[in-house]
Amino acid sequence: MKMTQTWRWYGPNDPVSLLDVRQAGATGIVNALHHIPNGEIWPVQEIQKRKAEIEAAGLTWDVVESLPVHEKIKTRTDNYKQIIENYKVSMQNLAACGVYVICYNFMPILDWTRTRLDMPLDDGSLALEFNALELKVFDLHILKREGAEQDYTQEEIEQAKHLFENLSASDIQRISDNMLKGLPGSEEGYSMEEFKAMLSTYKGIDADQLRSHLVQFLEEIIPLAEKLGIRMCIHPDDPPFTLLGLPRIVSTQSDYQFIFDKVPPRSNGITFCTGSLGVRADNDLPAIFEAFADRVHFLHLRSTKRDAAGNFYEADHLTGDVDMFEIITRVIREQRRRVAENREDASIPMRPDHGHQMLDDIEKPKINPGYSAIGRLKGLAELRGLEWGINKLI
Ligand code: DNO
Repeated sequence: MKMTQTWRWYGPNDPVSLLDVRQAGATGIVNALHHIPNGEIWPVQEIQKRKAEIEAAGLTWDVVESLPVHEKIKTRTDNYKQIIENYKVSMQNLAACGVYVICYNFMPILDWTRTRLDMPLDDGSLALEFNALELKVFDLHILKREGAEQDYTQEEIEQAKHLFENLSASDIQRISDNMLKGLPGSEEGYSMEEFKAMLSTYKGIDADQLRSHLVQFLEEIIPLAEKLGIRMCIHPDDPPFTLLGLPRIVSTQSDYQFIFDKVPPRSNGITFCTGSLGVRADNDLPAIFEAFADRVHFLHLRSTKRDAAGNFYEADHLTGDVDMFEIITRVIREQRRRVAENREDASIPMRPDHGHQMLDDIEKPKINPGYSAIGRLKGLAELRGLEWGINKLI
């Protein structure tokens, strides 16, 4: 039993074509209807149209990433009840079209966050980077968030001030754009004013409150998922810690434990993202996988390299801080367990997550940062080889 090899495709505007994906050797597509505004229903007709396009290229639509959770659901304000109803209709429509795995996240306002998208590596390829000090500069000097100083030590405040005074205008612009505009797949981008207004909607929502909002949302949608045979899989916070004073509640093993204790059905599952979880030195990835293996419905495989100052960059898929050998070994064992239980979901969809911008992709006029073709193709090839080898070995 092998993992199902999938590939994130952003739809008809993606510079990477479906045929490119086939040449990379993936069989499945991870896709979303990005043109439908967050909170609105995904109609059957639109889902069918996208599905037909994917199938015409000889691929299958295996996973939705993401069916986005509207901010009003996270804050439980305004017409959030209606938006949850819409979410449920989208789930029904997806199931009616035969798409059964849905990835989503519950990160307030921001989705995944990096400060730099083109950090040069020794060999001339480019990687995504999170620089903790640049984030502090953004918080204290660009956003100028009220009360931000309280979140940092005096030393951190001074370091941020020093860096800010020495940054070029273009660096300040880069940090600001990367924080506010939304990286590929984040469904929202903001101007500075909009972002400040959004931040104020989280006044009074601490981690416990947000947790209770997530649980209430799950209590609404998981019974339906069970009925429809849908596997919901929450993506962890990326990076897995609080940012800009916003609570983040899907970062650690105990965060997951809380969620599954409250809402136990297996359709309440995980997108196991090694790169996100691996940013925390106190996350034991094999242990987290083991603890929740039977509800891992989707795998994001990539690796990050962190340092003691809280910075990280995206390493090659098999290097960095993630022990990919250990993870894939456990995935293979879990898949075998599922086969023995005759589970339909024995083969877990995986995608090579992110990749370096390299070779011809460096010169291309348009790429989606993290989602260029060649770096992911390399990652997929390495991961596929590792799985093949472990499967022979054990
Ligand atoms: C980044 C992605 C995330 C992910 C969402 C899932 O590369 O892993 O944007 O798609 O957080 O909802």
